[in-house]
Amino acid sequence: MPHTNTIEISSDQPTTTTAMSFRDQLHALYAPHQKPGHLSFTYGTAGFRTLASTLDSVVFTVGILASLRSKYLNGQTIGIMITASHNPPQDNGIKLIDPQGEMLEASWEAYATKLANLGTEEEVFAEVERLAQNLGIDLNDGVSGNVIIARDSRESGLALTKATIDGLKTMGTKVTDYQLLTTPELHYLVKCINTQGAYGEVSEVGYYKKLSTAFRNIYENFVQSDSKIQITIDAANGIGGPKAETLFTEYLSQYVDFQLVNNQYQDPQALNVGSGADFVKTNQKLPNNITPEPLKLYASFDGDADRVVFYYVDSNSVFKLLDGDKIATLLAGFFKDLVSKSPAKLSESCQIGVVQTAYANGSSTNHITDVLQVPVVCTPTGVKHLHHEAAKFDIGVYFEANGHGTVLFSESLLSLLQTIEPSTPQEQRSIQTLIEISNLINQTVGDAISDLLTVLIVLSIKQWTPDNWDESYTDLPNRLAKVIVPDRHVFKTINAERQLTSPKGLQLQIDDAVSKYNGGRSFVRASGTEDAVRVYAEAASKSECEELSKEVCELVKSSVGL
Ligand code: G16
Repeated sequence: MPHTNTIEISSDQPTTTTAMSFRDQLHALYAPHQKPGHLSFTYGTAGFRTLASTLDSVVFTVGILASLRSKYLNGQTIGIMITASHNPPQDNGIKLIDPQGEMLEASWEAYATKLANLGTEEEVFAEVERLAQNLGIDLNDGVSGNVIIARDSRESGLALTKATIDGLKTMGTKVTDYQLLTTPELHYLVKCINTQGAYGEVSEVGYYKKLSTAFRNIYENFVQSDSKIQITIDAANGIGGPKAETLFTEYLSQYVDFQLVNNQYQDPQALNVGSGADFVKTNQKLPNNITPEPLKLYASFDGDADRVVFYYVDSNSVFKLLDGDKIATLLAGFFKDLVSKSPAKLSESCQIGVVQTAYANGSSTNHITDVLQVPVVCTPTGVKHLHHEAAKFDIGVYFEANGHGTVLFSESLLSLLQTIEPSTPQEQRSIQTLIEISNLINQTVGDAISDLLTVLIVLSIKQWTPDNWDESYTDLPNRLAKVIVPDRHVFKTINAERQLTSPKGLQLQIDDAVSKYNGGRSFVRASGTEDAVRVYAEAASKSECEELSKEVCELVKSSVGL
C-alpha cells in the first residue's frame, strides 16, 4: 500500500535542548554543512531551487533562518517545504511558509540569501547575531521557535530534510516532520496551527475533511445531476497522486469517478517527465499515458500539487487547453453572478477583482475587463506577488496562466455572509454557495486538489461541458520558450516584468520586432526557478506567433553574445 493518507510525526518534542548556546550548537553541527566555495544561491520565485546535490548548506541555513523567523514572531509556527515542484527529478528546493500560510515575507528573502552564501561557521554566527540584534531577537532567552517541515517525493528530500533539521537544532527549535505532503497541505497545516484550529483541524485528515465537507454540501444542495462527475488526473508522478486518491476514494466516491494516470510517485526518476501541468502548458499537448475521449475533462498537477491545468479534445480530436487564465475567468464569472444574486447589502459592497501576470493571454484579460466587467491587476510572476494583491479585494481571484492560483475572501465579506438575511431562495442559495466555496478553496495558496474540486463543482452547477467552458473566449496563439544563457541575472525587468532594462538596448529591439506582427506581444524575463530566460510571445495567428517567438529568442541570444 503506498504511503498515502497518514501523517507520520517523527517528533513533537524539541529536537534538542536549549541548554547549549546557539554558538555551541552551531559549532557542533556546522562542519558537514559548510558551503562549497564556488557556489552562490538566490532566494528566487519560490525559494531556493537548483540541483539537489548542491543544496545541503543552503537548507541548513534555512533551518537557522526559520528558527529566527519563528522567534521573531513570538513562537508562531513557520513551515518549511522541501520541493522543486515542476522542476526535473535531479533538482530540489526549499521554501518558507509564514504563519497564515502565506509565502515568506519579502524582506526576509534577502536575509535568507545572505545566510545561504556565507562560507564559514564564523561568518554564519556573526550574521545570525547581527540579524538577531537588528530584529530584536534574544538568542539566549531559552524560548524555542516552532517549525513544521514536509517534503515532496524526490529522492533527495529525506537527506535535505535531515540537513534542515540540523539547522533547526542549532537554535533548539521544536520541529514536527510531516514527511510526504503536497505543498498546499503544508500551507494549510501552518495556518491551522497558528489559528488554533479555527482554519481547520491540524491534520491531513482535517484537510481532507474540510475540502470534502464543503464539496459534498455544495453538490447535495446545488448540483442537479443523476450521474457522477468524471475526471482523469495526470499526477506528474508526484505526491499529489496518492493524496488525491485518498480524498476521492475515502471521502468523495459518491460524487466523483476519478482516474489517475502518471501516478508512479515512488519512482522519483519519473517525476514531471512527459507529464504534469508544466509539460502540458508549455508544450500545449497531452501528457504521456492519456488516450483522450472527445469532450471529456482531464487535469494535470505538478510535482508538489500546487498548480493544475485542465484540457480536453474537441469532437475533431483537437487538443484544447484550459489553463490558469481559463480557471480565473470561470471563477470570476461565477462569483460575479453569485454576488449579483445576493442581498443588496452584499452585492452593492462586494469588490471582486482578478490578479494576473504578464503571461496571461491578452484575450483572457479583455474578457475579464470587457465582458465580466471585473477589474484586473497585473503583478510580477510568483504567487507571493499575486496573493498580496488579491487580498485587497473582497473576492480576489488570482491565477497565473501556468495554473497556480486560488481565491481569497476578505474577513469582512466572510462575516457579512454569516449574518446577512436572505429574502429569497435565490439569495439564500448565493450566500450558502459563497460560504461553502470559501471552505472548499485553499485560501493559503494555490492548491491543485482544492482548485480541481472547485472547478468541478462550478462546472457541475453551471451544467457546463469542457467546450462550454472553453467557448467563453478564444486564446490568442501563444508560445512560451526558454533560452539558456551564461548568466540569466543580467536580464532585469520593470513594469510587472513586461519590459527589460538590461541588457541595454534589448527592449527596443523586442518592441521593434513586436510591432511587425498583428496583435503581437512579447516579453522576456529570467526564471526564478530554473537556470533559463523565459520568452513569451503571442500574436493574432499561430504562424505569426511562432515567428515572433523565434525572432525574440534570437534577439535574446545575440544580446549576450550567443
Ligand atoms: C513557482 C512559483 C510560481 C511561478 C513558477 C515559475 O512555481 O510558485 O508562482 O509561476 O515558479 O516561476 P519562474 O518563471 O520564475 O521560473 P512552482 O510550481 O515551480 O513552485
